[in-house]
Amino acid sequence: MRKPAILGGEPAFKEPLHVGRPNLPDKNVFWKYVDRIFDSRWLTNNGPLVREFQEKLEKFLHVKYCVPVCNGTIALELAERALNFKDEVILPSYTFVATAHSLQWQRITPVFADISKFDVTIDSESIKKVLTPNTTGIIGVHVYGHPCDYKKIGSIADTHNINVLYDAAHSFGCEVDNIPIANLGRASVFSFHATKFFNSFEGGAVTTNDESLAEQIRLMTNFGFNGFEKDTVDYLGINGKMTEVSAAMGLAMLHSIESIRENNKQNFEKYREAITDIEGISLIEPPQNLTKHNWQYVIVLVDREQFGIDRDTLIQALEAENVLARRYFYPGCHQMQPYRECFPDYSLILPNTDIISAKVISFPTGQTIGQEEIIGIAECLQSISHNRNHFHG
Ligand code: T4K
Repeated sequence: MRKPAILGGEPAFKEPLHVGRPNLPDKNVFWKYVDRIFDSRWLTNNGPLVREFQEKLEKFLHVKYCVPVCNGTIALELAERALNFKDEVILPSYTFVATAHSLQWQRITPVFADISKFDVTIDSESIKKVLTPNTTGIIGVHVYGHPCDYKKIGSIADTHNINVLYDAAHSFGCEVDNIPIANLGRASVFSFHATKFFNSFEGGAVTTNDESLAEQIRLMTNFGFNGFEKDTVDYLGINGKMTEVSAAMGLAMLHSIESIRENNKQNFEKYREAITDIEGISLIEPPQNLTKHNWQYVIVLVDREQFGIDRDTLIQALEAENVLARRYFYPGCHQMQPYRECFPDYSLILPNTDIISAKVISFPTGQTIGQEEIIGIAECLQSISHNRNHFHG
């Protein structure tokens, strides 16, 4: 058995293996779209490529309306505002901090609910506990592409006459119970950040089946300008526009997306096979009703007692091997500022969030990772575990 690099052995990999290394499309396909930008001299403000991208996204996501925007965080803010979210909005603490910030930034109070420890999405019983007369909406996050319990969440929202928005930043190309994910709730938000399964450098979109909501968001994305009469503003708006070069990247990525999905799936299966016998390391499996998955994240939970080393020491040991694993998501948003200071007692009501976030590790996958790297990563885990007595974590 090899000696772990952190204990003086040779690193397993010469070059670092990153989580979040971008998936790239065929360069020639991308450049053809870029040529069109140069030919048209149209760089932004709902140009021809953004309009084409929008139409292709509506088809790909099987949703009536899609508004491409500059990033997922702005997409959240626009959707929240258009849905008239104010006062208090319920969301999971177990998410990327952008979900909470998008509310707080607009002076809406994020009210954190706990997650299910099985699929790590927001727990409907926990939602009921934190509902108040001031609750104006629920944001469900399909964490790692795992769909929220949309039936229960929908029924809570109907009972209380509030809207549901889904943060589908991780769910591009996913389906639940054979329903394309963008059809859940009043609206969904996607992120096309460089690190995502599908990227447009930076970018995002709001999707909905509600025509007037889509139109409102479209206008708000461009300062509220009414597109029909120049210089007429109908809403308070912002600059949330996507650029033509982002649309070019998105359009090119659509050509490659199924091969990226297939590569991710093969990687996930290889991880499953390679780490199955390592005690104390368990892979989070996609839920049964996720009928189409993008396999974007490879997430494991580390059981300190069984593995013999705590999660953070393991992350350091992997880093010495040039495996740059990440803690998505640690800590829960309630442990971050400004929420930690505003709501110091949150930990009392978010046990599953604290338990999962203390154990979670996200492993590298995507185009830059192949079967060989995964076998190498599993060997690192085995050798670290084998040498557990030499660690103090
Ligand atoms: N909702 C949810 C549930 C989200 O997960 C996110 C974003 C959002 C909303 C907001 O959407 P956006 O406004 O971002 O569109 C990264 C991403 O920046 C963020 O988009 C993503 N979630 C989050 C989960 O991950 P960081 O702070 O961890 O990124 P960073 O800079 O540490 O990069 C991650 C790794 O990727 C690094 O190890 C290096 C590698 N990388 C990164 C970039 C940008 C590359 O190799 N090349 C690159 O170009 O947030």
